[in-house]
Amino acid sequence: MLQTEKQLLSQRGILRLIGVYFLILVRYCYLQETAEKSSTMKYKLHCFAQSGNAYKVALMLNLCGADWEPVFVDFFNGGHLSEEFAELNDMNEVPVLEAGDLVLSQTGVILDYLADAFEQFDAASVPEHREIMRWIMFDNHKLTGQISVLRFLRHFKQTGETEVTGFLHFRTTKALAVLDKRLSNAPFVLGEKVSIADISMCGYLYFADEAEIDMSEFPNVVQWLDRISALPGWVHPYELMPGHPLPDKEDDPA
Ligand SMILES: N[C@@H](CCC(=O)N[C@@H](CS)C(=O)NCC(=O)O)C(=O)O
Repeated sequence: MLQTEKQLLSQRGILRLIGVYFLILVRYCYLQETAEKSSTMKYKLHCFAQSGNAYKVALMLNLCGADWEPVFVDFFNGGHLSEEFAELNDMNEVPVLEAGDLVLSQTGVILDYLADAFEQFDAASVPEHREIMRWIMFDNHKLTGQISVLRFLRHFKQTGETEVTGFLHFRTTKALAVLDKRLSNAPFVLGEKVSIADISMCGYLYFADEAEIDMSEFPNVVQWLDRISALPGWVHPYELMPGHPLPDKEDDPA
């Protein structure tokens, strides 16, 4: 190789290195700015006490020591179906998080945003982030997606046992068995550290009795829930968000 070619190659290497350092610096400054904003920002969470989905976000905010206030959604009287609520979330689902001008819905997205903003319960690498997302999607689809409807039918609608409740019970216990196995040799879903995957998956499990799920069949999950509830800032959903208890049917004007 000619001397000039060698010089060119090493110059390119140096330029590439400078480029990488520059990108790291930009990313660092961005995270610093986000973190500063997040610690001074006042968050608004549209929620109600019975929502395990809203609880995921409320718990995350509390565990991060965020300055936040709940905004009550009168879900059982159709509050989430109002035009005003649809302006915030065209999917008509609770929760919604207002972070300054930013309006976010879908708990997986909100948790990911908050983990980034507070640099807490976050992934330490891209593969770890993928693993977190894998469990959050499993939660939304297989665990929360089943147990929330099961609890709604059994506890709130009081439908009695039907083919639907039987099916949802079976699906919920299958998902819990997956989680129990995962927790059989690690304290948290990712291993040693708590992450937003844990915060997502525990959302409905502090109400498991209302879904009439026998948690003694899942001892690793029970111990994991105890570990989460021992974290500083943990509060039971019924104390953390407004709307509990529900008014008695006779007192209910509707
Ligand atoms: N995948 C959504 C689920 C949210 C959800 O289903 N929320 C319930 C309240 S806990 C809801 O608003 N349901 C209204 C409906 O299904 O029409 C999330 O993670 O935010």
